[in-house]
Amino acid sequence: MGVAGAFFQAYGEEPAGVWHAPGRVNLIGEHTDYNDGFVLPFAVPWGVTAAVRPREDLTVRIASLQAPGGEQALDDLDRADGWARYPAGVVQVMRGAGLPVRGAEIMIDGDVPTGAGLSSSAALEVSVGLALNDLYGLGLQPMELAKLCQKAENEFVGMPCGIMDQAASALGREGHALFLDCRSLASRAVPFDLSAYGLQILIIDTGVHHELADGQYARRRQDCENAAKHLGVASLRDVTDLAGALSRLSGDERARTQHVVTENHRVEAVIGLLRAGAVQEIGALLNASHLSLRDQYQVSCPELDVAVESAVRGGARGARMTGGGFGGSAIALVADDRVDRVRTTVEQAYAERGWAAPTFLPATPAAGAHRVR
Ligand code: GAF
Repeated sequence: MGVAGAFFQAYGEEPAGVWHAPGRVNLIGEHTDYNDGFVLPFAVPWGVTAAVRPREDLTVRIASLQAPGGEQALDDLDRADGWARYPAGVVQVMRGAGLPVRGAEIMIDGDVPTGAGLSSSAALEVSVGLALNDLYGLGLQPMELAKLCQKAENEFVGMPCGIMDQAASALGREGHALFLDCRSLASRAVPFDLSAYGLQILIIDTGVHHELADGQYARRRQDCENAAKHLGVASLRDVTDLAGALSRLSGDERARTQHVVTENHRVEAVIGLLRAGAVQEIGALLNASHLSLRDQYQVSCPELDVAVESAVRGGARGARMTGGGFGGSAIALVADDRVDRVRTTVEQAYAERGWAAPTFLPATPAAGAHRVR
């Protein structure tokens, strides 16, 4: 059943409209967003579709095709449970900002592979946020919507994420990656059509999610803030003399700083190569990004490392973990005629270790959030 049909069955009326928001892959620029740095994600063909109808009162009713029988009727948004905290948070934050958002009936349908690290939560927030924006005539621009959704995740869900995932979902464009300066929030759509070069980005979903992920994310943020304080700069984005900065730091703060500063340089280098039409050349930068995330930022895990190492051994031009880390997905830049060999090599490497086979998905840059009907 489609999401509109499920809406009718649950609420006995037609939805006022249907909205879609995608998940994302981050091409490069990892753990830089909350350091005021640069990111280069793109929206993926999977996401969340929300059928929504406004209500006169303040109640939010919310259900999902992926959680049968789990409808939540919320007079008090604080009582939202599990996945419903993401959309409930968006409503709460909008109201808190003084926006005239009343109640709603919401039916969710999502097809982002769960636990793959492809930002199903941002897709959920942005799809519902965009629906409310349209239905209540809020007049929010895509970046304003992304910021409200990030705030919902920070303050209501309690995940101290940066702006990247929500921005990629709200502003993505088919055939393009999104270059975002996370300080000024200036963004630019960068043409990223790999098919013209006989290349593709292959997602390797490791299927694992290590439990320590959430606490570790907050710790990395804290390391970066501490390092910036020691260096007397507003954020690690402001480090211009890397060698000088490293000589004044030690331990984790030193390692995190090295990653963030060099990762920002790598994003700029990738942008330069894409502009010059040298897509084939970005592979080395993807590899360097992974090593830095593994060794300096320490957010990788054996499953991601083996996926990256074996993809490159199988002929990928470059590969790296994507997203927050500790599981989820890696991406590999692969020539079309090498895809089978890369897959087999990764599968073999997993089988040798007794791990369940990963899932492979080709990722083409898709459109950002929009109204479907
Ligand atoms: C997660 C966060 F939600 C993003 O904001 C970003 O920090 C990313 O990890 C790491 O680059 O997806």
